Amino acid sequence: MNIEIERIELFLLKLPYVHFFETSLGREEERTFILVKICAEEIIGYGEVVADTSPLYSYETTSTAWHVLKDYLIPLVLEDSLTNPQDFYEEANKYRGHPMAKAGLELALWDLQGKKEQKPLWKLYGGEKREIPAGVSVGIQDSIPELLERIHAFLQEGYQRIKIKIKPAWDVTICEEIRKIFPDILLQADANGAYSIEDKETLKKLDEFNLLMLEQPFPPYDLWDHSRLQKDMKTSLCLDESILSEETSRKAIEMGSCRIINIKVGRVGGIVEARKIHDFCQERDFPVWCGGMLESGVGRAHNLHLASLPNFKFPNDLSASKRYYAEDLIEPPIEITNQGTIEVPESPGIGVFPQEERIKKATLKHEVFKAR
Ligand code: OSB
Ligand code: MG
Repeated sequence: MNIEIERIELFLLKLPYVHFFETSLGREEERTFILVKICAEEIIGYGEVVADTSPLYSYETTSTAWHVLKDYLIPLVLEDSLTNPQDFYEEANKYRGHPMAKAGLELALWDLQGKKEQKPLWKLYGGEKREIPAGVSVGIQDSIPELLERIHAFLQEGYQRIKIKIKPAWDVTICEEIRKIFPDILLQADANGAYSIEDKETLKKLDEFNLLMLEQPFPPYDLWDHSRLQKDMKTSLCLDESILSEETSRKAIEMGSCRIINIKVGRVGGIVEARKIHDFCQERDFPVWCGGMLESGVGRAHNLHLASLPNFKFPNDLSASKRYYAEDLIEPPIEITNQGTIEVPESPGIGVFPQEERIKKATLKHEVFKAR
């Protein structure tokens, strides 16, 4: 299908969090990210680039993504007319790395295609679930009582599982305290790479707490030490930062580095790659789930469509708009049902409606690229 694209706009946006978010990488009070808007034949497609201002979770930043989009990726669409997301994916792959930049633009092309075909994205992707099990990621707090209070409040809101962030000295005791009060909840822990194989004995103590999984104990490059740890732990390891593609998924599975894979569309470079990982894992009966990057409603809606695929087997890091932002960019806001799920939008494309005046209010920088 061919679409005549008129222009692509990039927005650098800043939204304050309702509550700070702290991981082993540090504490953040607000989120700065890039919104991609593609205008064509009266329709508009939106994508979100999840890169942060600092290269902490990954090497990409809002500045590197802006540069790569402006100088390399946007020209593929405007000059080489690669408007089909699959074609864009293949051409964009001649450039090494920068998956978050690639994903943001590819997502906007998918939204455009869905709107052109008058179909919600989940249908384009071959999704099946209409409601997505919602889990919440709870950051490191200033004290244990504050953490327990937050967990309690999220459970009241209906979230099906709690993920806590851990780091050395905020790990075993924390799990112990949580299990004293909430012995039966679905609980998992995410270290964002804060440990090394030297910490094996500490990590093995986490086996006591019946965790659903332990996410990314070691740094991204380290499939080998993850496989050594997995052999010695009862708890299933899940890889997030280490999984960059179908290829790294295959290697992680072959090496026994984990038993579960977290898919984030930004980290793997788009929906095409995310679906490859999904399908590869599904054929091997290896479960995946959908991670999050504290997205605005645009990125969150994109994640919902992806998470409707059948091999997403655990509650996802997909929560309500109000868990992060006082005012999300979209209408209607994303909400949790009484069953602790989120409904996949039904309108064409992402199926939610970004609000122009809210985007304007949050904008730090804006640039327009026109087709010639
Ligand atoms: O490791 O999953 C992570 C947020 C930013 C960077 C990394 C991670 C996270 C989260 C938040 O855990 C998940 C969400 O968006 O709800
Ligand atoms: Mg993670």
